[in-house]
Amino acid sequence: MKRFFSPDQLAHAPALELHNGAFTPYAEIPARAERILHAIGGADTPPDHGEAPIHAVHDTDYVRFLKEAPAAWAAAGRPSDPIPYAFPIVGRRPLRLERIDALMGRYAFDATTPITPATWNSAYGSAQSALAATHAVLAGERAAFALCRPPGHHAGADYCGGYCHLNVAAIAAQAARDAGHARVAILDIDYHHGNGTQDIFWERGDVFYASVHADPATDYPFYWGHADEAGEGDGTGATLNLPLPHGTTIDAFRAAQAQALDAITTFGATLLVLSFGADTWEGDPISHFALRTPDYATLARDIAGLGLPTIIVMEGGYAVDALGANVASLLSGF
Ligand code: Q9C
Ligand code: ZN
Repeated sequence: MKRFFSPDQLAHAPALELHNGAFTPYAEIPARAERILHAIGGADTPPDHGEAPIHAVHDTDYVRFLKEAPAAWAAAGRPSDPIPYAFPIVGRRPLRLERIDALMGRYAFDATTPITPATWNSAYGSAQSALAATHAVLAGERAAFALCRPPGHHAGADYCGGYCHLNVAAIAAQAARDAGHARVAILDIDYHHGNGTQDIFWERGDVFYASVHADPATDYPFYWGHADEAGEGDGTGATLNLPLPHGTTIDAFRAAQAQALDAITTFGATLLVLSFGADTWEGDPISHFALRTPDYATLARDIAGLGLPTIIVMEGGYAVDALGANVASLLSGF
């Protein structure tokens, strides 16, 4: 299987995150990508498809913010990585926001996602890896793997969060749409609900979003991913949320995934984007499911059974010592 990763993706390395009320070492570290690369025998550097496919998903002012925020933060004299602390929950009126502190909260939904001077280049590389995998599949590959890091599924059209800045799954899905696939599906099997992906396609009937994830009643991102969220407008019925409880093992996860696969078949997708997180693994430090390494091959075989050309993008997974084996297991199932 073709695999893509840009060395630029290693530079993004925030020191700390706000976790359960305290600053702790950032969990989404460059070593995650290094371990995966080692386990899968390396990857090709993606060609540059430019910014247009990123702008097809993300707002122009948000992209400008990602590029400019670190310098503005430094200019304000802040020694730390840029982290927001004030959020416009009363509404996003078109105010002219000037203070970097105001902008940080406007373009983020949480305080766990620093934007360092290296972040834009890494997020850009992550998007290019997703686009390279997309083009490989569009050219006839059965499946291709994008080692995306930073990940993407918590990022919306105009916000970051959950370690995510550019929504790589959405960028891949949109690129496939623009290349002529009329109906595209995204299956998200990261431990966390992919709120950004859901938001981006919420009112669209051409991209189906199905997610199997930890119940947001107990888990981040809390405000999205409940079972009654099914899309609106043209997108009514094109979102499927399957929340599961703490302790979930392969049998229940596989059954939920089968429900998602059935819905994708009924939808009539001709191409699949798989948002894959290995944070469902039993030893993940921030998650509470209990999948084992061989289970990922089982899930992948079920997904491959759809018979759809498939772009696999990496999302979460924080048990660094097990990450390589878990990704290798998933890829082996294809
Ligand atoms: N105390 C992904 O897996 N922190 N992002 C939650 C809970 C954010 C995970 C804190 C977790 C984001 C791509
Ligand atoms: Zn996750």
